[in-house]
Amino acid sequence: MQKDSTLMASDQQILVALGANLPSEAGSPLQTLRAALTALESEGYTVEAVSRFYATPCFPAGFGPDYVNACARLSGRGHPAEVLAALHRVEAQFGRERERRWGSRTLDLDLIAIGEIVMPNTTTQSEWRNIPADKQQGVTPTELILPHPRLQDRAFVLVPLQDIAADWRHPILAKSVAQMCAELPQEQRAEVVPM
Ligand code: PH2
Ligand code: MG
Ligand code: MG
Repeated sequence: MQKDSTLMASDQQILVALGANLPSEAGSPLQTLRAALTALESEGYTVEAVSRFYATPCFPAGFGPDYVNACARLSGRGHPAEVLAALHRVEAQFGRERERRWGSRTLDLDLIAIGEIVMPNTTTQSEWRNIPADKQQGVTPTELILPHPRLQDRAFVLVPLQDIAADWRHPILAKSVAQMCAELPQEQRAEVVPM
């Protein structure tokens, strides 16, 4: 059955990647990520599971201080656009300024997936997913793309995600998180170190 993003099911599984590499008013990046999870509960979402917290080298290398990364599985209602808006409100609460692409940040909350929802459609998601590495920095989607188009490339997302959603399956690639993680180069996985 095709999952319709307008269904607004209350049991939808929302996968979120958290990252920070600058201190915020809440404290260190680790303290900020913990505070952000509490803030997401205040937004009305239930935090069902949280990964370990990991120290990760900045991508691209040399672009800034090391990150703290984690992933969380939330449940809650709302259209994907409402979920994204809630993530942006929490980022703003912790001083995130939306300026430079891939610049350092006090808090980054990326919507990785909501269940099996594909947005806006399979063709467009695949186009964004297949952008060559050397072009990725120059382009930013203006609409919400689900699943997150870079999810399958990033050890700092897949390693934490494996803690909490190893069996979640990419609706287009038809691969589980565990499979996508295993396909990453070992040296990239090894850089994602539990704190
Ligand atoms: N996020 C970025 C850019 N680079 N590097 C790491 N290690 N972790 C991140 O979360 C991260 C990054 C843009 O959102
Ligand atoms: Mg982001
Ligand atoms: Mg990000």
